[in-house]
Parts: sequence; structure tokens; C-alpha cells
Amino acid sequence: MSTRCLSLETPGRVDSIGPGASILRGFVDADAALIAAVEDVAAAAPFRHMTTPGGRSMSVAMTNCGPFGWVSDARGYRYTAEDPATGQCWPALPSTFRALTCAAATAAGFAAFEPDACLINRYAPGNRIALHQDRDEAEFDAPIVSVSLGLPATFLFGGPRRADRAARYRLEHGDVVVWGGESRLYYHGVAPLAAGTHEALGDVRINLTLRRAR
Ligand code: MD3
Ligand code: FE
Repeated sequence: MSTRCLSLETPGRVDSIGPGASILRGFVDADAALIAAVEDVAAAAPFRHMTTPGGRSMSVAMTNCGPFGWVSDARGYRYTAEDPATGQCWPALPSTFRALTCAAATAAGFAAFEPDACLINRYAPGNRIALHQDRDEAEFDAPIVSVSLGLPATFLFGGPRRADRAARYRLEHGDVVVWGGESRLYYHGVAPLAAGTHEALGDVRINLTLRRAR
């Protein structure tokens, strides 16, 4: 596999929101092909509500693609090569996801980034993710690239301590965020999704997070 990627010209604005964190506004042409790729993944590895180690059901529905997928159950949080719901490998990472991830990382100033895991979160109105850190990956030197699709969300971006005040950013269909460097371990979350209808995706928000898990 090539470790190089094309450096695309950034079509939209770039907002720096923290040390190593940038929002690339409208970076992705979130067209029917990209949405169909998400639907193909979900046909093979259906969206499901995972259980937290504390025994609660998560409001956000999740699935994965790529060599590794993030899972949560009574035993804890971890990355697995197989979907526990089917026993099969997670569906392959669509080449479009890999290309846009690499281009976004490059545009945000990170060296060519090869993700090995893609978590897909689906939010219905009212669904949220509480402030947390992403620390289930083997190393924290690679950035995380996130792609927002469908209904807009309010993203909460704090700091290195849970008590740090969180700034709020609106993320819309086609926005890409790259988190690396110091921001990689910052607390973050998503406010309850407001109801609405998006022309391409309907009444949901879908977020892709592409990472290096192992
Ligand atoms: C900031 N998802 O899946 S993506 C998650 O919109 C998660 O679905 C949110 O937080 C969502 O863990 C936010 C953006 C994101 C991902 C990883 C980060 C932001 C981050 C890691 C460090 C700091
Ligand atoms: Fe997170």
C-alpha cells in the first residue's frame, strides 16, 4: 500500500481551534457516493447501541470499518479485528475514506496518515456524547480525522483536564476536523442533537472518525 497521498487544495476555510486541532470547513464533497459507502458498511456491519462497561446502553448507534473497530461492552472499551455481532471481520475501509483522511491530515499540517480504524457514529435527535478523552489507541502520536455528515451538531472541545471549560463549535455536513499534537488527548463531546431534516441524510447525523488504533 502506498504511504503517500495527494495534497488537495482546501476548498473552504480552516479554523484553528486548539494546539494541533483544525476544522476544515466543507473539506469533503459529501456526495451520494460517500453516503452509499457508509450504507454499504452498515449493510455488512449493522449500526448497534453498544453497552458501556457500567451497563448502560449508548444513545449513539455505532459501527466500524477497516482493519480494527472500536467496541464497548461489559468488559470495557477496546479495538477488535472482528465485529462481535457477526464474528466477521469489519468491512474494508472504503478507499474514498482513506484518501480523504490522508488529504485532510496533510492539509492540517500532519504527515501522511494511514488510518487502520474507522468508527461510524449515528446520532438521532437528542443523542449526545458526554465529555471524554479518546485513549483506547495504542499510541497517541497519530492524529484523528473526523468527518461530519447530515444534521449539524454542536461539538464541545475542552482541554487536558475534565474540568477545563469547553468551547462550542458547530459542525456541518462536509466539515472535517483533524486532532493531533497536544489536542489529541483533550476532553471533547457532542451536545444533544437538535431535530431537523438534512437533504441528503434525513433526520440523522453521521460522524466518521478515522484513527490509528494499533
Ligand atoms: C478531539 N466522536 O467517537 S468526532 C468519538 O462527533 C467522538 O461523533 C465525536 O468523540 C462525534 O470518540 C467527535 C471528533 C473527535 C474525535 C476524536 C478526538 C474529536 C476529538 C480526540 C481528541 C480531541
Ligand atoms: Fe471521542
